[in-house]
Amino acid sequence: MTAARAEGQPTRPPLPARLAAHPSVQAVLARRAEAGEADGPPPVIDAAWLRELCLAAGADDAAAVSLDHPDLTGEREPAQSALPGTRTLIAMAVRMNRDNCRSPARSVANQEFHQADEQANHAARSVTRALQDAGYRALNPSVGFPQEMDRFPRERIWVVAHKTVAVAAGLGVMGLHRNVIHPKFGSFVLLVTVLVDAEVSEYGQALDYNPCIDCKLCVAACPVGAIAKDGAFDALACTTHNYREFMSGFTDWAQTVADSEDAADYRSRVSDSESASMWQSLSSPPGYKSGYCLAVCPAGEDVLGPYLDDRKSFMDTVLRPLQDKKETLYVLPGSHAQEYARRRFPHKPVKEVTGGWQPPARRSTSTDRETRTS
Ligand code: B12
Ligand code: SF4
Repeated sequence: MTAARAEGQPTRPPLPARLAAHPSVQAVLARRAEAGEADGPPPVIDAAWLRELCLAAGADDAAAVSLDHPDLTGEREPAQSALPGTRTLIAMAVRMNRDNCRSPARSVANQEFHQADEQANHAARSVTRALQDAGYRALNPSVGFPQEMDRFPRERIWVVAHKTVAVAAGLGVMGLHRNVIHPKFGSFVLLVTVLVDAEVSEYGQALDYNPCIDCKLCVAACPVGAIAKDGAFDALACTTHNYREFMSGFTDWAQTVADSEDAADYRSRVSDSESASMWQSLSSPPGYKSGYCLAVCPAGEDVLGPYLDDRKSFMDTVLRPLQDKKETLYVLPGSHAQEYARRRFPHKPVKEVTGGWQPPARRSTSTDRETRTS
């Protein structure tokens, strides 16, 4: 690695005799003397070396950004709390296979999301290991889950907002659907961030245009109307449907189990397919119900061609199959999502759920139940 050593870096104070005589200490000092190293790693990481490291680890693009960047004020406290002394955030993007994401077969799309998730976690962990071996403190929060569930649902549960970091580092810009669109790979990227306690010789620059072409296909694809034409995003509508088998939807399902009088009552509330799907999400990585906004997005230089060639064919082969799919949509009672889903997608059954956000109404006591059944 090439990196400039700061002039006048303080030298280590002398070690107590007992510590200096320890075999491990002597081995470390001998190794450093042999390599001609001073105390600690170079204070500035070489940007070209770092980028090569990220690409070799499995990332498809990477750039660093200072934690002092003005757009990262909201990331400072969480980053310092996860890794005290963090100076730089390293943003990485991992590509996804487009037609897998677009498939109406949920198992295919979910497999793609989870494989890319794993690849990104592996890449970030490898980079963290290499930085550690070069003498830095570094840390890689997860791409998706696990997150900090002791904070759920009152505070933010993610350690780093990968989108915010990626945008500040110049890997892309958020599109109308609020996913980061990479200028080349489009929306088909997952993001991950490595925290490190050193500066980097060169930081990424934000893109000077937005790759989103404002086609609004994401608006048309979302089955619960979570994305408005003006870019407003209804995160609760998205979470209630798309994350039906994640933390809040799971809580709602568990409440249903608890509230059921017996097996027959449970099966009148939850279909066999829903029970099997919940089992699948509990036994393998949890399944997203949608993600259609990302799937239909034609933005990005590598993605745009077929849309430009024949927009009708793009709509018929990419958007329509997702719109036509018969699938249950999960909505909060009285929500805009409920009204939207019923109006726009009458062929998709709409199911009211509490979403697990609110505690259920107080359970009936045993005396209440006896009175009801007698
Ligand atoms: C929270 C979260 C969600 C939430 C909220 C989405 C959102 N727009 O923030 C929900 C559950 C809805 C969600 C869904 C999806 N997500 Co998500 N999600 C995250 C997470 C953990 C943090 C997002 C974040 O930084 N938010 C803060 C700011 C930057 O986002 P924002 O859009 O400006 O702010 C809005 C929301 O955050 C919301 N909000 C604020 N606080 C809270 C709290 C809760 C509990 C909720 C639900 C929402 C919410 O209100 C804000 C205003 O609209 C990241 C992983 C990570 N650690 O970064 C992945 C991430 C953003 N998700 C990702 C993906 C792929 C998806 C899905 C496609 C999953 C799927 N397969 O279906 C969908 C797409 C939905 C969409 N159009 O955004 C990718 C995006 C990749 C990219 N190219 O940008 C990320 C970066 C994961 C990753 N490591 O790659 N996600
Ligand atoms: S689908 Fe169209 S409007 Fe939506 S984010 Fe992609 S380019 Fe922008």
